[in-house]
Amino acid sequence: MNDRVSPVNGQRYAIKFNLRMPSSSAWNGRFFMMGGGGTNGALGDARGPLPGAGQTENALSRGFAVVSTDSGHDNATNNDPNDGGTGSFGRDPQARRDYYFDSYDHVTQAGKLLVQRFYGKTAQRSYFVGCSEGGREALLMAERYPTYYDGVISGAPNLSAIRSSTPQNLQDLAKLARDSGIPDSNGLPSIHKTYSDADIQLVSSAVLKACDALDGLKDGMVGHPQACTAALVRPELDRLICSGAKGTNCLTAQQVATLSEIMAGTFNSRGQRIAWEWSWDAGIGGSANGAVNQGWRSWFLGAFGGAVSNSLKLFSSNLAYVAVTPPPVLKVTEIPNWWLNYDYRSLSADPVVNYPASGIYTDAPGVIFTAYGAGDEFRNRGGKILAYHGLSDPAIPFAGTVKWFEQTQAKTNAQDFVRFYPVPGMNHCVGGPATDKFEMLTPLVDWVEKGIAPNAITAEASNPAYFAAPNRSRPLCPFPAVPTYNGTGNVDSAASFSCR
Ligand SMILES: [Ca+2]
Repeated sequence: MNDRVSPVNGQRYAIKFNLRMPSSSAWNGRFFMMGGGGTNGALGDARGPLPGAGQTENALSRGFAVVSTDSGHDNATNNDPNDGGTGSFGRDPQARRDYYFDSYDHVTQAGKLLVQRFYGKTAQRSYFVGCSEGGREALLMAERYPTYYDGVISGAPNLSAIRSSTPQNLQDLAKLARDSGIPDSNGLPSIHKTYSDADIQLVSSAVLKACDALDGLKDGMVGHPQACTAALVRPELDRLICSGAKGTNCLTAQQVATLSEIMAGTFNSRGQRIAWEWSWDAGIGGSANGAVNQGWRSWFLGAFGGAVSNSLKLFSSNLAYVAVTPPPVLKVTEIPNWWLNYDYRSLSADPVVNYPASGIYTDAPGVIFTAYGAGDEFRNRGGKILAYHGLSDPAIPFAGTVKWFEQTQAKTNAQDFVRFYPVPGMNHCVGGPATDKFEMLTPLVDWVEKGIAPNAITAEASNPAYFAAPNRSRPLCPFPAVPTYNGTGNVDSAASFSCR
C-alpha cells in the first residue's frame, strides 16, 4: 500500500505486508504481528516464529492470524550503491517515517480489517512479538498506539539507537581503529586484527573468574549482572597482561585498556555519558562449537582471518541514514570513513539535542527513535509487556534496557504490567553460552487473558556444545531477581534454581 515515487531520490516506495490467516475453524480469535530486524526492508514470512517452541510450531500453527511488514522500503530494489545502499530510504522523509512508526500503524489497521472481513468478526486479542528492531517496534506499539495490542514481547529492544549504537559504535570503532595498525586492503583500519579469538577467550575467562560465583554457583554463567562490575573484572584482566612478548595466553596492556574503555560506554568531550555501558559477561567469547563469530567478534571486529574488517560496514551502512538529519549522500564505500570522521566528541548528553528535526525531515530522530516507556493508557486497559535482553548482546547494550525498565517503573508501578528478563550469556537475541531458548508467548497470553502474572520462565540451551550437559536449563528471572541455585539437585536443571 501507499505505492509512490520519492520526490527526493526518485525511488519507488511502498509498504508491503504479508498476512496469513488460519481457516475459520482453526483460528483462535487472536491477531499477531511479527516485528522486523535491523533497518527492515525485508518482508518476513508471516508465520510468527516462536524460537522456544517446537521446531514446527509457530503462532500461525497455534491458530493466530499473523501479519508482517517490510516497513515501507525494499532492500532488493531500494538499494543504490551510489546513494547509501539499503540505507537510502532514510533520505525520503516518508520512507523514514514509515520505518520509525507509520508502517506498523497502517499494517496493523489493514491486517485487523482483513481479519475482520475474512472471519466476519474482529480479533478478540492482539499481540506483537519482536527482537532487536522488532523489540523497538513492540515497545513503540505499547507507547504510541496503546489501543492496538493487548500484549507485546520486546527482545533486545533497539530502544535508543541514538543513545546506543550510533555514537557508541563510532567511539568503539574509533578506539579499535586507533590500535589497529596497518590498513586492510580497502585502506580501512584492520580492526579485525586487534583481538584474536584466543584473546577474547581470555577475556571471557577473566569475567568468569571475577563474577561467576556472585550468583552463588560456579556454573560458567554470570547470573547476577548488577554485581559484576568493571571494578571486579579489571584486576582479572590486568593479571592477564603479558610480562614479555605477546603470546596466545596473555593480552597486551593496550588490549586491556582499550577493551575496558569500550565496555564503559561512550562519553563526550565534557565527560558526559552519551551511550550506555556494555555488560561484563562470559558470552563475550561465544566459543564452543566453533561459534566464535556469533558473539562480540562478529559485531565489533569481523573474522580475524578475513581480508578486511567488516565491522565498519556492519555498523555504519544504515544508521547514517536514519539517525542523522538531514542524511548524508554517500556511496556505500564512502560510509565507513564518513563514520570514522564523525565528531561524536561534541555530541550532547541529550540525544534530542543531537538529532533534531530539520527541513523536510519533520520527525526528530532524537525524539522518535527513543523509547520512553509505555504509559498509563496501555497499562490501564490491561496491556502487558514481557521484555528480555542478553547480557552479552554486542549490538545493543543490556544496560539500556535496564534503564528503560527502571524509568518505566518510576513512571508507573511497572511490575503491574511489565516483566523484564535478563538472559545471562546470550548474544544478540539468540546464541552464546546461554539458556537462550524460551517461549514467552504462552506466559504473555496467560497474563493478558487470565491475569496470571509470570515469574520464572524456563529456558534451555539451544547450542548443546556450550555446556558439559547438552540440555542445560535455567529459569529466567524477572529483573532484579537472580536465578539462584537451591543448594541441592542437578545443576543443569532449572528445577534446582529459584528466582531470588
Ligand atoms: Ca554463576
